Amino acid sequence: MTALCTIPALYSRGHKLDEGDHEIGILNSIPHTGIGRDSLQGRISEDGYLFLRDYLDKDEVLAARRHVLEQLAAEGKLDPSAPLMEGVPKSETELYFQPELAQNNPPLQHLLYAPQGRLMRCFSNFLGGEVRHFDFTWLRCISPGLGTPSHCDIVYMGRGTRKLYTAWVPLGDTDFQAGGLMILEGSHKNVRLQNTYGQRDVDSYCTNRPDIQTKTDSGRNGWLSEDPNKVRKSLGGRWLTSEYNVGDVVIFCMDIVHGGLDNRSHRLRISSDSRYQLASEPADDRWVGENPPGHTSAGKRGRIC
Ligand SMILES: O=C(O)CCC(=O)C(=O)O
Ligand SMILES: [Fe+2]
Repeated sequence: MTALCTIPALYSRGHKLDEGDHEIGILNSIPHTGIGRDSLQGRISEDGYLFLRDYLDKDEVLAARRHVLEQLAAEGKLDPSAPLMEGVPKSETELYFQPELAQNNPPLQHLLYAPQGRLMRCFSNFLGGEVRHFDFTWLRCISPGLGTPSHCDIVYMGRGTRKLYTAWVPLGDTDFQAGGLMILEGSHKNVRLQNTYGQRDVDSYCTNRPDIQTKTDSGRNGWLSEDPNKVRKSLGGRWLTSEYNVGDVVIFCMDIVHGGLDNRSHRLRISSDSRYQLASEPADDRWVGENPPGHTSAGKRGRIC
């Protein structure tokens, strides 16, 4: 585990995270052998996340990264003078969210969804039954610049079971400079947040009040705030993060507040986030099927406001 004193200044959305032992900490990793369902469940209820270091097959992760980078190189987005696997974008390249690069990426699909693969087996052990994954994969190639604002995933995918989990997988070593996932300690236990912000659905709109449409859920992008210090002061807890290596995975619940650190390196920060639940539970139909509608107009839902 990285010692606290080695954490450099960290930024999210251009804000320098408040420093200090009560403000920032390192995610706790757990052993991934000989740990049964009850302890995994106990851990996620307590912490809201499971950090499994060195869990996935490194060659598979690197094959998925290579596939992404080969596509970006073919599109002329990468600096051709740097080695492909470095993932250095051209200065004019602005990338953030590239889900299309997950679709035709067999190594990534295998890594995340192979029924006998490590990740799917981990989920069936953790959830105690047959697992269904969302068919949509959130693939992020984050250019140097601002990271993902603080949010909870439930507002994007809450139409099925709330017992749904995200797996965040760095597709390449991700140091503090490149900026990976950060999680707000204990925020999944905040009942007030769950009863307010946590009830939103970013794709819902008011059928009876078109005039206030933009002020309700559909007019927002689901972010909790652009200011991570404000979020921390209001909800309590520390921002927890880590440097990540190829093979690591962080699994977390729908109600935990999280975001991404800014990318202050010269390389792309590449990662995927994918979702898993028990097959027997209802699934959010925006994200399953051959061509998931996602946040397009087909995924919008009217309601009386
Ligand atoms: O990778 C990021 O920047 C954000 C990740 C995230 O929001 C997620 O995994 O749900
Ligand atoms: Fe998220």
